[in-house]
Amino acid sequence: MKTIDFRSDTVTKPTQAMREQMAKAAVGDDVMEEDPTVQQLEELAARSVGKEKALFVPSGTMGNQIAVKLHTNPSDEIVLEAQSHIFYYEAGGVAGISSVQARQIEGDRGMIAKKQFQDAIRAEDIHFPKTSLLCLENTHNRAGGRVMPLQDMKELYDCAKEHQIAVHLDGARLFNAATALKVEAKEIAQYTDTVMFCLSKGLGAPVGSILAGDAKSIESARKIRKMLGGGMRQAGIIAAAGVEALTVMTKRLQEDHDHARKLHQGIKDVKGIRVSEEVPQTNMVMVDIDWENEKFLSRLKKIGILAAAAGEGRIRFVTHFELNLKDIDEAIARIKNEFNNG
Ligand code: TLP
Repeated sequence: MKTIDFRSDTVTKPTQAMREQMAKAAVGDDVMEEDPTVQQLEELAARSVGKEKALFVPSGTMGNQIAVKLHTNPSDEIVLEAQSHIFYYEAGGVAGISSVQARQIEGDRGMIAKKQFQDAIRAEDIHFPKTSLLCLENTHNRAGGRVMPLQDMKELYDCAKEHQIAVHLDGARLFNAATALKVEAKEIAQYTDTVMFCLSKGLGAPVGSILAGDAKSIESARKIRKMLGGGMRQAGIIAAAGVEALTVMTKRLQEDHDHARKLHQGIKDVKGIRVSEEVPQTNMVMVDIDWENEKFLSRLKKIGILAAAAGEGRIRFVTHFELNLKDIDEAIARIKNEFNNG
């Protein structure tokens, strides 16, 4: 029985084409800025999001944390959505690394409204911290891969600029957002000062993310990356997979989105499972369940399906390029058989 792994789009292995590019990559010492493949990836990445410069970083978390440090001073306040990855899943990094405090906004299924942001901006007052950064997330992970529309991003960005507040986008799945919105990634990134996106999520690279912004920001980011121990040497070996991810894998994401819709539709009437009312916009399906997470996940495991908890009573299924239509049909059939007849 084939294991059908929906735990994350991070579980994929590098494609054959990636492995071939990795094997023949030209490399050098990237701390000395002498790795041609890293430079190729950074130039390509900067162009794809319409920014002056880009920096190759080991992980999405490091890219986000560098951005927070870059845009803030200790004791500043940053504004972010209460379920955002930077707040929820980065081990308290904003406090530990940047010594800032996080002002959380309860969004509507992950989305912050302009009015909410405006109300959170601190006035000039001796008692108050300075609001220096707004962090957005598109697609929004804990909201089930929801996409923030361009108009909302523009309104938030314009408002931030009026108050001299920087905007960082956690675009771990930026290309999924671009695919869903049917726009180029740079049309989303235009409403940001810095943007992070991951090569190792739906794009299939084994390691790595990108932080992009203007030349001055990326120069500072390079130093912060070094401070955090993220300066890498012959990193062209992994950057080569990133080039393949960016040039080839960004083009096929609609298929994952179609698969998520198919799964959502297929399991919506299964006993004890409630799928989200909203049809998935990208590559995630969130379901609320009548069992304890562990019990549900181990029953899934027994039928060769892996998924992950996304809160108590809530399970996340993520589609990716290693799952084809046949796998989705097979997963639906196994789940129906197990829970409707069990
Ligand atoms: N998300 C992972 C887990 O950490 C939850 C996943 O499986 O979805 N921003 C967003 C929106 C993310 O979803 C993730 C990874 C990151 C940042 C961090 O990226 P990495 O794992 O490369 O540090």
